[in-house]
Amino acid sequence: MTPWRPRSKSGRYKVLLALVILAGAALLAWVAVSLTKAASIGKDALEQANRIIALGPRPCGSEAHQKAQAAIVEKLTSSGMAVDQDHFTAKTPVGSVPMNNIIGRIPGRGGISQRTIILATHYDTKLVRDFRFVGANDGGSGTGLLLALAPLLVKQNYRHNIWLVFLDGEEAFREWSATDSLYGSRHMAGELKARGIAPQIGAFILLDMVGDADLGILQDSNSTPWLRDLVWKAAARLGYSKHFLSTGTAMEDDHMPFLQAGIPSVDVIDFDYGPGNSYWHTVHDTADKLSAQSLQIVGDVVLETLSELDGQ
Ligand code: 1BN
Ligand code: ZN
Repeated sequence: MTPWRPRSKSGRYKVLLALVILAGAALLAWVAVSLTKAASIGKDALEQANRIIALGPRPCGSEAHQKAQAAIVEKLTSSGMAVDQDHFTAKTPVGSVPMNNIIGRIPGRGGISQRTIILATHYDTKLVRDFRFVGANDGGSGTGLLLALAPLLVKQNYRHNIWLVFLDGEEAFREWSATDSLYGSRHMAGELKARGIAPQIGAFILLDMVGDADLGILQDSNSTPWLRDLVWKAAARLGYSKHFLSTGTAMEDDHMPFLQAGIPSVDVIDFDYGPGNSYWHTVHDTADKLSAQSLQIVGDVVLETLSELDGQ
C-alpha cells in the first residue's frame, strides 16, 4: 500500500481549483432554480388555464362547468387553502340557473381583525349556441393565473388575509344588462354587505382576459383611482409600462358590485383582444391566443401589488 504523503504544491492548487469550480457550479444552479421558479408562474398559469379550457364550453349548469368547479376546488385545497363554495340559484332570462362562487382563503398573520385582499376572476363561459365558445382568455386565463398563484400565496405569510375568488355567472345569458350579467359578483357583494363584512375588504383586484399574447391593459375609469394607480405603479417598477397602458375607458365588469358595496376595486382587463377586439366572444377565443409570458407579466404585477398593499 502506498503510504499517505502531504500533497505537493500543484496538488493543493488542483484541489482549490476543484473547490472553486464546485462552488461556482452550485451558485449557477441556485440562480437557475430561482429564475425558473419566478419564471414558472406564467408557464404554470398557462397549464392550469389549458386544463380548464380543455373541458370545453363552461356555461353555468353544464357538465364542463361542474368539472371546472371540481378542478378549482381540488387545486385550492391541495395548495393548502380552506375553500368555501357558495351555491345559489340565479333568475336569468333563460330560467333559474344553478351557480357557485368558490372562495379560497389564506389567513394573514395579522389576526382576524386584519383586512382582507380579494383577487378575483370569473370561470364561467358565455352561453353560445351557434358556435363552440371555450373562453380561453375570457374566463380561462384569469382562472389559470389565480390557480397558479394559489400555492405561491399560501407560502407568502402576508399580514393581510388573502381570498382567491372564482366568480360564477359573469356573462349575460341574452343581452348584457343590469339584471342579465354579473350574477356571481352581485350575489357575493350582496352577501358581504348583508353580513357587514364589506368594510373589512381592503381591496378587490379583478383579473379578466389577462392571457392575450398581445397584452395591453387599458386603464378602467370605473376603478378606484388610488388602487388603479398602485397597480400601474407596480407595473412600471417592474418595467411593464408597455403592457399597462396610459389610455383608458370605462369597464362594466365583476368589480362593479364590489365598488357599489364601498370596496376599493380595480379591473385588470385586456379588452383589446385580436384586431379591433375581434376575438372577444367569438370562436377565435382559443388556447393558441394565450401566452405564458403575458400571464407571467400580470402574475408579477399582482405579486408586486400585494407586497405594496401588505405594507400599508
Ligand atoms: C368581460 C368579459 N365582460 C364580458 N366578458 C364584461 C365586459 C364587457 C367588461 C365590456 C369590460 C368591457
Ligand atoms: Zn365574456
